[in-house]
Amino acid sequence: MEKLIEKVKRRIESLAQELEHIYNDYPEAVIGEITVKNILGGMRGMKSLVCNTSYVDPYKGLFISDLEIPDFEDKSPEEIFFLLVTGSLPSVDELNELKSEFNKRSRVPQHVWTTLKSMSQTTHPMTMFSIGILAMEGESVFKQKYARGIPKSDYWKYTLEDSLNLIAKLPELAAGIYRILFMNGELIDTSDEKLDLAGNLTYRLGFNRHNPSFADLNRLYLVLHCDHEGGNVSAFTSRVVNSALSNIYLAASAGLNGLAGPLHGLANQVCLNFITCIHDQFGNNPTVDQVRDFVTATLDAGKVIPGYGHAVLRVTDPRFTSFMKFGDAHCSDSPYLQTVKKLFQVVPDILRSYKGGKVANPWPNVDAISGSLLYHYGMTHYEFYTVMFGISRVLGFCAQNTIARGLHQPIIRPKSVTTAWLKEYLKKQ
Ligand code: CMX
Repeated sequence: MEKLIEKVKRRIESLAQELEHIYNDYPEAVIGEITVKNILGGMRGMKSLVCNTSYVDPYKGLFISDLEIPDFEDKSPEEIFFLLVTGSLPSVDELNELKSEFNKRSRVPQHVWTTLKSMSQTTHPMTMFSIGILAMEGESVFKQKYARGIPKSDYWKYTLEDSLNLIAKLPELAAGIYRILFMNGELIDTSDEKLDLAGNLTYRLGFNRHNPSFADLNRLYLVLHCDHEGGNVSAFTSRVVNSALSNIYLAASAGLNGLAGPLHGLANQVCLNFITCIHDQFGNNPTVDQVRDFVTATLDAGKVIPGYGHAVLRVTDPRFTSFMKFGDAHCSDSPYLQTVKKLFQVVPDILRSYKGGKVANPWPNVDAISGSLLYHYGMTHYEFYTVMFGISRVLGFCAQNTIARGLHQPIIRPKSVTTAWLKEYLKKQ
């Protein structure tokens, strides 16, 4: 792993140097104002974190280093992790080394299965995923080294070491949860060292390993969901938790608990359910007018349209476009994909005029389409979709926290105020 470790070290040193200059040259520079609207509005738009793994442009979407989605959508999750944490794509040798490292570390300890199998069959897969990760927390190298005493300059190395151990186990852990809940608990226990993370996931889920296009979809899925800068609920939560030097298992589990909410990652499950309800009511080939009526009735009932809107994006999510390209190439006749397209035809116009134009972004996000593709390939238990999102998003948590620890970023602790303080303060203005 020397090559990866050396590259991460160099990146951290260079970022640290740049930040030191910034800190020394502009210690009092003002980045923005904090308004009442900001603090009562979920801190939306407040620039208050540094995140170097990725950046979300409101009009162009996700950037990793200077690469946009069309530049990296054909890469593997392994390449993307390398890119997130080092800032550059791996060479062939570096990639092979990383793949074999993940392979060596991929076995989930037996006690985790005992824990998960003892849980109720009604437990949500995201809860099991989060608990499965927590159950492995005892293996944290960071935790053990920290208890013995290590210099701050070594924190990132053990965060990276824990990250590699954790990421390697995610396909087996996630697939095991799928099989415990939906396949009578029969785990697929043999492994194939030639498979990469996405191939291993597909195989262990129990889907035909020789169905290359499902493995390709899973590869794309794990790439597109990997990171979305630092302020989204899941990444931010993992950053806050890790900033207390809680290890990466604790931080990843916490981040995933945020991802499990319907306004964030769970939206992919809700979207598939939404389409299923349309099909239940109108059949598998609803007309555009029927879809429009369903959307309007949903809003009238006080619900949000899942898969539409975004806190940062102001255009159709390029991840949606990337999945649509895959769908058009591999399953254009899927009724679910067809309904996704009909929704895309009607929802933006409806949302534009909804609540007096209050919806900041009427366009689809990644969750509007991702589940329909999984469904097409036979993964019909849509409660599992957010786990698929989660496997990928842990790559981002790990990369962000490794770099944050390398930069010796302090514990995150913004100040809260009371309503009385606010009233008093504003009276004096
Ligand atoms: N359907 C109905 N109303 C919507 C809406 C949607 N898809 N998107 C936004 N709105 C409403 C909001 O609920 C809000 O109404 P109130 O002020 O009455 O509460 C108003 O429009 C303004 O919200 P906004 O500034 O446009 O959006 P936010 O930044 O507050 O929220 C998001 C962003 C994603 C939570 C919101 O668009 C939403 O709830 N979308 C549906 C759920 C979804 O797809 N989530 C997944 C996002 C991607 C991800 O994180 O995975």
